[in-house]
Amino acid sequence: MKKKVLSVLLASAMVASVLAGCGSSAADTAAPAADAAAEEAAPAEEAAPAEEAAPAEEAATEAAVDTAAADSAAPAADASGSTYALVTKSAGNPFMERMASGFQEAVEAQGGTVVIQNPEAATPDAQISVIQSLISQGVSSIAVDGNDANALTAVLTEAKDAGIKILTLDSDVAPDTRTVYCNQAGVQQIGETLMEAVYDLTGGEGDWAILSATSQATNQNAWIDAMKKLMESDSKYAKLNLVEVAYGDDEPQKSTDQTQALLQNYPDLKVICAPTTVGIAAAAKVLQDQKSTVKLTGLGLPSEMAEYIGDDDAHSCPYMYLWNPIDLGRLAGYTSIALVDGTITGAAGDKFTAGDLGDYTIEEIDGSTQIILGPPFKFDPSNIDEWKSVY
Ligand code: RAM
Repeated sequence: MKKKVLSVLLASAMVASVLAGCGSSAADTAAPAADAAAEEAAPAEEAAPAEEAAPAEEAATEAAVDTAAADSAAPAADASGSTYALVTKSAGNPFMERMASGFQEAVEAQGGTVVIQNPEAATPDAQISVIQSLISQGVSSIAVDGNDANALTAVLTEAKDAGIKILTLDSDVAPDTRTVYCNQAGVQQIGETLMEAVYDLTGGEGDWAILSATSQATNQNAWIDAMKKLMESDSKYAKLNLVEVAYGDDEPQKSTDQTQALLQNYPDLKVICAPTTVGIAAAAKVLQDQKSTVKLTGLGLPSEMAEYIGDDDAHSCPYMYLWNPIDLGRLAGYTSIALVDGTITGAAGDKFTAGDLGDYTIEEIDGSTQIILGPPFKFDPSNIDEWKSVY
């Protein structure tokens, strides 16, 4: 019970921090969140309503369908009669499960019906077949976590032609195949934050490697590109040597194997940066079990990484970052409803209220549109115990 109350307080704190960053195009240019994050993570004084703030521990099912309106809060909008689909990257990824729980909670609270599809593997082909079945079902909207930038173009065009509203979250697709992208944080900001962590943990020089998800993942590729561009453009990083970008495909075993290969192939390796929750958890275990001196940072779930976070030699990860995956799912749920009921079209300047996440304005970026959830959040020894029960 105590844990649940803490979870509620912490989720409330996260909502507050998200509100601080929402709708702001400055997110892309802001300095890395490294120093401010610990302060933001302090538990909020006032608790949010338990139903809204409690993290969903249960995994989303393969095809969770629920027509019942939420029993607690009065719906702010009536989304009943419409069916809102979410297609995640793949089944068995705890980040996706938390994201799906937020999506489901937000849509059901407004009286909508939810369909969640978790493809068997993190491939575009697996997503194409579930999207085809959603077109046949005649859903009102599809929120896609893209496994490839371009491979989904044909099936999403077919869905759009059938009158289905298309949006993306977490990992984007080709911009002209969707209305708007629910982005967790600015690409540039994530790149800067991770690059700064690599600089810090290497001492500013030496070999480091990236352990990514799949080689086609739009989100990881964008973050890695941002990091590479920073290394090229800022002489501060001139003494850093990126030896390899390895791909663990967001599969625990493959991520473990890739980590072991990096350790074998690069004896002078100082740091691994894993911008994937699956990859970082696998790498953390390998490094800690082997008592390796190689340090780890990246993007991880506090619940999975708590035992690896610490400042001493016994822990593999001094600190890492993430955002609230439950809130990212909720944001996509509210965005889906606003697209279906016509509040927004996905155009720059469109405004809507995403429940208690607050008010959002769709922003233009590189000729396309997105909604930013908020800045990346730092997890370190000072706050990991508080956050590990939240997500
Ligand atoms: C993994 C997925 C997801 C990414 C997180 C950080 O769970 O690849 O797309 O956003 O890591």
